Amino acid sequence: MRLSRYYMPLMRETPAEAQIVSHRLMLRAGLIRQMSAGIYAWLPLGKRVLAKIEQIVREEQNRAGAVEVLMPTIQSADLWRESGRYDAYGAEMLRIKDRHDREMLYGPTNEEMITDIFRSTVKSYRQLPLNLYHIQWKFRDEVRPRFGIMRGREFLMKDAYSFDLSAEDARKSYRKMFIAYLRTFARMGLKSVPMRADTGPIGGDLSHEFIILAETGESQVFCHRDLIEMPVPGEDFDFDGDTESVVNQRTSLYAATEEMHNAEAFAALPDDKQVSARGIEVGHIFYFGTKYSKAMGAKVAGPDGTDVTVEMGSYGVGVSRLMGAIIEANHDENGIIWPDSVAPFDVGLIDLKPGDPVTGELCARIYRDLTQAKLDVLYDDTEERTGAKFASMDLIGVPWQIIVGPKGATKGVVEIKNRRTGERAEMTPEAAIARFAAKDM
Ligand code: P5A
Repeated sequence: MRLSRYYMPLMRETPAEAQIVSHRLMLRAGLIRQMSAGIYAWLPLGKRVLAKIEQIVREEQNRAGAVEVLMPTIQSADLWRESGRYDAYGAEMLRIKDRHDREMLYGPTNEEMITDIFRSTVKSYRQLPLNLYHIQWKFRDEVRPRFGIMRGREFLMKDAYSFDLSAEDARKSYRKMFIAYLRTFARMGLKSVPMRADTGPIGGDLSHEFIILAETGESQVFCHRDLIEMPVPGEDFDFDGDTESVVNQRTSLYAATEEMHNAEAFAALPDDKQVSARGIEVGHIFYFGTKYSKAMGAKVAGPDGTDVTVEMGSYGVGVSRLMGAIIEANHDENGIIWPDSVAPFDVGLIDLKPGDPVTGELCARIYRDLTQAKLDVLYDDTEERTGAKFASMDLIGVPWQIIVGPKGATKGVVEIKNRRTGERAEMTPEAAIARFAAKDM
């Protein structure tokens, strides 16, 4: 992408309304724009990162055996009356009437809708286990939307729903998602800690929140120090094999959100293992048994022919919130430092003397070769001052920069810079191209 033809509205000033660093940087780097309280437009850079986050979530859901669907944002109130949540959900639900005066709502979650789909299409235990997920916008009329997309009113969620014949099978489905979440967040460069959590309006008695430790987090959390650096299962993990040991290794150590905190049990940990910190909730999983299936009549014929009410769980990832969490964990005084896996572009290519035929020709060649090697390159071919170009590229946090100046270009060298470490190295354009094309960075 040539910057001169791109749309990347940066802000030079620090926006006064933003209280935390990720919100400030998202506004300054032109990722989002507020449209109403808690409602944001996603600008091109933000849209690119959102798509990368979404794709990682999708790949890990698929790997764990979940199947993607897409349900609508607008739902009928009748479904929610069946589960009894239409009244229980309260003011957080955005209620709408259509032209026929029928009561509708903008979905805050989809337990009812997926149970309706399930009951009308799945009839036999042979079709189980089943886990269906979608990545869709939700609306919750939060009392205090704040911190930008971190607590929005409209936000993007991945929500998965598992259906099983027995409580034992349902716990296995729960463990698969538990492990998929560990992998998902690790691929974004985040250290997540699963913690025992309260179930709130979703219900059930078994629940974990996945927490990223950060000073600006909204939740107070408590955990055993060993959980923070615990290694995460690799790509080759067998989701149909032993899930118990991975999960037990974690759940046997103390970790709880404030609502579930047991001060006595925590105090019994060795002093140097006690972590009391702030955290960002990026995922939340629930096992609630037959809460919805019973109320809505979701049954299958069991092996002996008699009807069995299915056991269910639901599993949420805050896809849009993750962008804020990633920035909280990856920035410096100059701006964002994207982990490679979610960066909007792989490489920023800076022409320090646009209009100069030597730098121009060199940049065009690098741009062409890297693009051909399937790298996303943001090519700054604008007439901006050198200082402003560097500041912008640092602010938007592209992991690598290739800097092409007139002196170097005549000598036949370019400079590459690592945004995270600040390290710079001079090399021939061929060497730079070969290195990035081989993804050997
Ligand atoms: C699980 C999936 C549920 O809604 N039903 C379907 C269950 N869980 S939850 O904890 O309420 O939400 C799941 C995740 O969504 C993110 N999230 C938010 N992100 C941004 N702004 C909000 N207002 C917001 N509310 C929830 C969180 O990451 C949460 O873990």
